[in-house]
Amino acid sequence: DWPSHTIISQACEAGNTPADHDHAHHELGLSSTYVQLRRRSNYRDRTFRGTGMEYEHALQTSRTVYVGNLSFYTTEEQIWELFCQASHGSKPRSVRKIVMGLNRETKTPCGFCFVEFHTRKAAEQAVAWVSGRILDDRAIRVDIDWGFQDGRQYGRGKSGGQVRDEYRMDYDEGRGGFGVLGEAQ
Ligand code: GTA
Repeated sequence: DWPSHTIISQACEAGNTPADHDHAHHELGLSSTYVQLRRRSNYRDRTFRGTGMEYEHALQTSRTVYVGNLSFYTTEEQIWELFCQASHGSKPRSVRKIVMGLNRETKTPCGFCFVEFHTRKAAEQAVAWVSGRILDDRAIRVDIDWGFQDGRQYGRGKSGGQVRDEYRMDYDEGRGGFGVLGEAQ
């Protein structure tokens, strides 16, 4: 179903030394930067309409990243500041657009966003440099994304928030307390 994902996994698991990896990337025609980016994430958007190859192509060329594990209280302004700082204040500013993730029902922030950059390079640098940084006491996660489309800004969970918040059993103050299922118990 996802042949190219298997190829990426093969490239990632091809060996233990950097030379093994370089060789595998070369053999498979993949840039090592791209393989490095994909090693960080197993995420696949199940709503993508297209083949596995088309999905991989979109991921390889997109200038958009997904930012996850945000607090519900983090503002768009804070996210602009963080990404502009990370790009060393380069001019023209590398961030083109930010789309905040919203609860589908309440239309309030629900802990993720999409950031679109002017260049592919800036998007790749954001994944490398911003992932794991602390924002509002949380380690944020930055993942290369296949590209924003209208509707993707909404949580897909039953409650309108993110799916991951439906399954969460812990108490997370920055993300609305207990998860939906945790609350039901
Ligand atoms: N690029 O990592 C990501 C990412 N995530 C987590 C969400 N989005 C992402 N984009 C990138 N990288 O536009 C995007 C989505 C969408 C928006 C909101 O954010 O493409 P969502 O988080 O509400 O829903 O999306 P999503 O992404 O469709 O859910 P997910 O995490 O893949 O879950 C899919 C299925 O896995 C669910 O149907 C559920 O059955 C199962 N599942 C998920 N989490 C758990 C869990 N903890 N336990 C058991 N099952 C689970």
